[in-house]
Amino acid sequence: MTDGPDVVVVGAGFAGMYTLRRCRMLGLRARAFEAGTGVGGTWYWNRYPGARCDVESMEYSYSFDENLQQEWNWSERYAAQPEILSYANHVADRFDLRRDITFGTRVLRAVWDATTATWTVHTDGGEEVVAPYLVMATGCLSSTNTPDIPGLASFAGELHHTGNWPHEAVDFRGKRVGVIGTGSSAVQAIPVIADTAGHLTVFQRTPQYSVPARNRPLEVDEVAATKADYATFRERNRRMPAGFGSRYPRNETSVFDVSEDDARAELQFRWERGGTTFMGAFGDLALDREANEIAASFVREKIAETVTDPEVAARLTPTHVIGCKRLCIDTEYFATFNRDNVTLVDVGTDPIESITPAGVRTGGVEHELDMLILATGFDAMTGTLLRIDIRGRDGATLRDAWAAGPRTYLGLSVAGFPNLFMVSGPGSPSVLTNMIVSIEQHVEWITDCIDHLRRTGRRSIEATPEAQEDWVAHVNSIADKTLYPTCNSWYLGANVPGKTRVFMPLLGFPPYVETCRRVVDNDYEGFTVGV
Ligand code: N01
Repeated sequence: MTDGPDVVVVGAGFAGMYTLRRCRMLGLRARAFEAGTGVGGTWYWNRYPGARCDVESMEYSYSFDENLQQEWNWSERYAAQPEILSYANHVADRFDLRRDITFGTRVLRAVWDATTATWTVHTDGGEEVVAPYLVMATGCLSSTNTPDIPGLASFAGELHHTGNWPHEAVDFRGKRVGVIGTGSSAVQAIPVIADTAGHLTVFQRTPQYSVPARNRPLEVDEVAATKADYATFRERNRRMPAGFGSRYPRNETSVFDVSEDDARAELQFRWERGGTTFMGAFGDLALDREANEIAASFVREKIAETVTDPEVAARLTPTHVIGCKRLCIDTEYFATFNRDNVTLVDVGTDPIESITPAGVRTGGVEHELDMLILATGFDAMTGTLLRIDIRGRDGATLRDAWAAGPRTYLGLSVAGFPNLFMVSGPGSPSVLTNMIVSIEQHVEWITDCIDHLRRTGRRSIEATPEAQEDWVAHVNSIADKTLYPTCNSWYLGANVPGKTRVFMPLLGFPPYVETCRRVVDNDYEGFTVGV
């Protein structure tokens, strides 16, 4: 027993905040460190114009407290970043969480001591905290990916990254703005920036599929209908493959079992309804290339219908499998390329040669800019964990343990790193689900586990190497049955040069939850529990 906390939590986003709350409920002393100056994680950092969640707001919120979910009122079908950040702040205030969070502080190092069965955590504020348990609530998309483009540091104008957006207002009026990237962040930001920028140049390496969000204000009576039995609604969502979307069930039929007209009608219906559940139109869209091609060509036709210049439309048209890079949802993304003040530059064919003080050079042409925005994504799922010097049993580093890609048991634990838990770690459903649903499930599992150890007088828990190997094989075997590994996505780490190509998240939320339950029922099967 130490004088310090029982649990150190890294991060005060939705995962860290719920960990604090849950620890308190179980009588565990917890202390969190957060690099930002406020709570909210992803929603604290990603303040770029147009930032919005792609899971509906009535679902993308905590379910753990009935009063909380009854008193909070979401205003739109998909909540915008400022509203989600207000919600995160409301939760922090309501449960008085701030008193256990040290803000503006990064954890640099964490070292396991087998003799005392404790972690010593070192921060950039020079503090050293000792605790038996370490919970990494560091988020899956929290380390930005800044490409190593020659001359980037020489750019003389304003330079921003969507994943680390300034807290002050950014003014695009009259400016020549460039955006590198066309993933979810860019797809949301581009239409908003184009509204006020003098000129917007989009540097696109790979065209993206995007489906309209069809965002709209929520009606008072639909909110009331959900709230009338919120618990049942949440439970229905937890039983969905991705932990959300029970209002829009997946159609399990093969696209080849219906007529061409019926297939089109179903895709059209989902296109008009909007949102990522477009991919649930047929059961085989994520499994079979020919089936996938039917949905992909449907979206390609929509691009051709929307974009007036056929040459620009062709450049905006993706050819890869739809859904293997995360599907974007948008408001007027493709139509934005019809504006006179927007130019699309293909840097897939002619890669960016350099950034100069005046702009971006590609294909021998210099595009002059006053502002450059990197919408170049994240070192996803492992980036933040590996930037911290984590040393487990016998001083082994997590960096070495994961040199050939992340290896975990259940996405919660790593062999050789006792009493270290990850919330939504690689090998868990995480980014392929409603993150808040996954976060709640993980935080409850982790804190119940700590509580169990404490009540049974055990000092440590650690995944066995065998259970971990089996789990890694299981995660890969499921991904390999799908089309997900067929293109260069961040799910595979393929967006970061040099990163090992491994499919990191696990597909299928309900069976995963069942496995986690079974592991506990079988007395923490796959773990070694130390006295
Ligand atoms: O990042 P991304 P993101 N030269 O990695 C390009 C979540 N999210 O921030 O495809 C030129 O998807 C890269 O090109 P390519 C969501 O899970 C959710 O947009 O690799 N281009 C790509 O176009 C999402 O999937 C929401 O060829 C370069 C772009 O940059 C995840 O976050 C909103 C380049 C990066 O796209 C990440 O999204 C926003 C280079 N050197 C984000 N390097 C919602 O909830 C990279 N690119 C709606």
